[in-house]
Amino acid sequence: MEPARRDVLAVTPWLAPIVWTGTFDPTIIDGAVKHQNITIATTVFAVAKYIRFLQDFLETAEKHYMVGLNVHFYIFTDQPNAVPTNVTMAAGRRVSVIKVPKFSRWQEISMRRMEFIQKAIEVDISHQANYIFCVDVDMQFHSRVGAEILGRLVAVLNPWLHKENRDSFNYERRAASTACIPLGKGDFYYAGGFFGGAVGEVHSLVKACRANLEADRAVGMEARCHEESHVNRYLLTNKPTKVLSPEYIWDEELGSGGPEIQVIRYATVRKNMKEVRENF
Ligand code: UD2
Repeated sequence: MEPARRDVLAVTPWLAPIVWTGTFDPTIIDGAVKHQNITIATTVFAVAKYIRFLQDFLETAEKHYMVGLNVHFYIFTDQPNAVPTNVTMAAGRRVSVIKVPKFSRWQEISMRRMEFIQKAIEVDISHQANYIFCVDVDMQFHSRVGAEILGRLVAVLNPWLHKENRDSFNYERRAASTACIPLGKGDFYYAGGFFGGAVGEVHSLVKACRANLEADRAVGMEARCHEESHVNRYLLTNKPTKVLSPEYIWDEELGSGGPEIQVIRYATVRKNMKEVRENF
């Protein structure tokens, strides 16, 4: 049998698949998963002005994200009353709202997600779901994101850096940070805005990242790309069992992305940082 894609890396050096269009058959995957009756928790934070992104996130998720499967969205927000109630959810899909504080720095809002996801897994999600995916809210689904992403520990290639050499990655390089990955080390640069897997695996990831964020804070360090740096450090030791191509976290500022990007599935919404961020 011919490999489906010759133009891209479709398997990691530790033999995890890298999911690109053409490397999987959606019909076969859907057929294999349908009878399992699994539930996929999906966490999304919409704090402060980022609440404005939630409506489109949910509407596009209903069109393209895990269609036909049980999905439990956990929306973390400081404004529970502003969570849209007019998005029609298909059977088997629902929303829970969890109130979180609004921190004064956007970096803090982003980093503290680790702590809140850890707690939510312990209190609720571990009893409710088989898989969990943790995603950014300032994003929209444009095409299928389905059962092909399921795996024990799943990470996504950052679209800005997927063709770069490891020494050009945005890793934290300072040895004093628990997120440090020195030059010459590293596999890929993964996005902070989309990771997931089996609930127990993701619990280990967020718990470790939270502990390392707190250890850094205690010595006055903040990693270069916040919790994303810690996720990358964790995944260097704990290799993902499945890697998603940048189709799954595209940034339209990169244009159509060249011939290897055949489908854009989930992409960042252009945002005016000055307007939406608490501190800029
Ligand atoms: C990247 C990552 C992001 C995070 C960040 C750390 C992607 C697509 N994004 O995005 O996950 O690792 O780098 O530097 O890989 N949020 C709020 N309210 C705020 C600020 C943030 O709810 O006021 C939440 C929201 O869910 C948002 C997420 O935190 O999507 C990350 O913030 P961002 O999208 O502004 O971070 P960005 O674009 O630098």
